[in-house]
Parts: sequence; structure tokens; C-alpha cells
Amino acid sequence: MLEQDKSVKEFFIISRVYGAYYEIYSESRGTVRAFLRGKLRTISAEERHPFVVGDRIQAEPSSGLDWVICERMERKSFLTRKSREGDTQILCANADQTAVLVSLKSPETKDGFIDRCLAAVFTSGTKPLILFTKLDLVSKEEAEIRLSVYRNLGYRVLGISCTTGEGILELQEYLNRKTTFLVGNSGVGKSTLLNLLTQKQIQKTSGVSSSTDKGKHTTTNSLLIVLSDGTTLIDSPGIKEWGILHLKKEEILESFPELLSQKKHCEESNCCRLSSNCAMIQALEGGVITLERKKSLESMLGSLDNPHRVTRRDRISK
Ligand SMILES: Nc1nc2c(ncn2[C@@H]2O[C@H](COP(=O)(O)OP(=O)(O)OP(=O)(O)O)[C@@H](O)[C@H]2O)c(=O)[nH]1
Ligand SMILES: [Mg+2]
Repeated sequence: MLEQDKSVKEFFIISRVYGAYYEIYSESRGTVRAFLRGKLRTISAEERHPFVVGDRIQAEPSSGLDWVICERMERKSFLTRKSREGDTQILCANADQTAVLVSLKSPETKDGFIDRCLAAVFTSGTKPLILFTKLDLVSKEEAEIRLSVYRNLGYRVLGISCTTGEGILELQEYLNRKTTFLVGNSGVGKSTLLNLLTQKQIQKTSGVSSSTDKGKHTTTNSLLIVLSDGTTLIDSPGIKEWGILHLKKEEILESFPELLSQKKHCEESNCCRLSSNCAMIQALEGGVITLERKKSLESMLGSLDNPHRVTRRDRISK
């Protein structure tokens, strides 16, 4: 009897999270619906996101076609954001890499936004990949100027167009048999890319607003899709602002490659907590970083110092 109990548990990956239930996937079962076991529901009340897309879990069959989630495996990576309101959100678990999608035009993705994403990716256990999308909307020269900033810093950078297919074959090599989390501001083309790579219209997409030049927040739940060769993609809702309050000051500095590379000049092997001897601080003041990137870094550090900054919008709404 005991033997039989053990054998009914099966491994799955969480592929979508709804309020009250989950969709879980395994190669043999495909996608099925699941609920949390009672005991796990109490854990879930304490930890805000104990089960997220990408989590590896064990589940057993329940009544009807549903399954019950019994256990979560240890996460090998996870991507976090923490907003000014103090909310910590885990966006996905166990991805090998995070593809930060940056739209070259319509909507605009600012470098400051990219740097915040890259700082969060830096501590996540996933490798960054920067995908500049909508290559068809700008000239080669314009694209090259933006791509080269991050390529010269040592990032893996690729320009793609879902409209013309440019860069897609090369991208597939980067994605091959890995789990990739697709992230970016609304309208950059995350779902369009997922549909193109799966060759199915799985996700709804919609045009960018002509009045604001912003995306319409079409995707509302993350979705994990496994292709026939095991390549796994996770589409996610557009991010307005990537709160980085979960990061320490030294982690933010280290997420800038031009500063991280200076750490070899540090006298102490452990971080000196950014004293005046810190090689990264000295490099920052010595000008190894461009003015634009220094500004972006200072804005990130500023949001740590002043997490409850009152914005103009807050004042108006009071
Ligand atoms: N010209 C051009 N348009 C594109 C490209 N990729 C996507 N689009 C368009 O951009 C718009 C937004 O695409 P989505 O895939 O919905 O964007 P998203 O990132 O999933 O947006 P959210 O779900 O709101 O986060 C759609 O009208 C797409 O057709 C591209 O390579 N070139
Ligand atoms: Mg989408």
C-alpha cells in the first residue's frame, strides 16, 4: 500500500498560476490543473509567492482530472523585484537565462530600465541575454548605436525582428534546450516572440497605443511553454517599473560590468562594504563609466536611499 502511495506522486513544472489554482506540466501528462494541499496553503499565506511559474513540484492525482501539489523542489534560480510599497515578488523560478527584451522603437525602452532589469538578473542565478526587438523599425545605424553599448560591456546582445524574422535563427541557438524567461516593458513583443518560436498563436498580442506609444499590458499571467526538443520559454506580463529594493548597494555596483571588473584590484578578498578603499567606488569616481551610465547607477542607488520617495503623482492624488 505504502509502495503504491509513493508511486502515484509525479514531477511537474508549474506552467501558469491563477489565484486559486495552478496549471502544471509534465512531458507524459501535458498540462493539467492542480491545487495546493491544505498544509501548503498555510505556507503560501506566510510566503507571498511560494509557488511560481518554473517551480518544480511533486503532485498526486485528486478527484476528477485535478492534481494536488504536495511538495516544491529547491529552486536553482529565481528572479525577484521589490517595489517601493515593500512588496516582494518572485517572477519565476529555475530559469537558466533571462532574456531582457528591449524595444528599439514603439514603445521606447530606456537604458535606465534595462540597467534595473540587469541588476535584478545579476543576483538571480540566471544569465542575462539582451534582445533588442523591432529591428525592422529603425535604421541599421540606429540599432548598432544602441546594441553596441551593451555588447561592449560584455553582455550577450542580439537584434531581432518578429516581422522580418531577422536574428531569429541566431536567437534559437541561444535558446536551444534552455529555460528562458522573457521579460520587458509592455509592448516590446514578448508574446509575439513566443508565438513565433512555438509557431502557434498561443498568446494574445495587441498593438502599441498610438497616443502614448506604450504597450497595453495584454499579458496578465506568466506562461511556461515547453517545445518538443525541451527548449522552455516563459512569457510574462509587461513590467512598468522594476523595483530593486531587495538588492544591496554593493550588488547594484557589481551589476555594472565596468565596475565589477575593478574588484580584482581590491585589497581585501571580502567586500569592504564600500569604504573609500573600494576599487569599485574609486573607479566610479575615476571615470571608468560613461556619464549616462553613472546617472543610471546613481538613480538606482538613490531609490535605495529614499525608498518612500513621494512622487508628483502621489502628491496630486492626495
Ligand atoms: N514592427 C514590429 N512590430 C512588432 C514586432 N514584434 C512585436 N511587434 C508588435 O508589437 C505589439 C506588441 O506586441 P506584444 O507581443 O503584444 O508585446 P508584449 O511584450 O507581449 O506586451 P505585454 O503583454 O503588454 O507585456 C504587437 O502589435 C506586435 O505585432 C517586431 O519585431 N516588429
Ligand atoms: Mg504579452
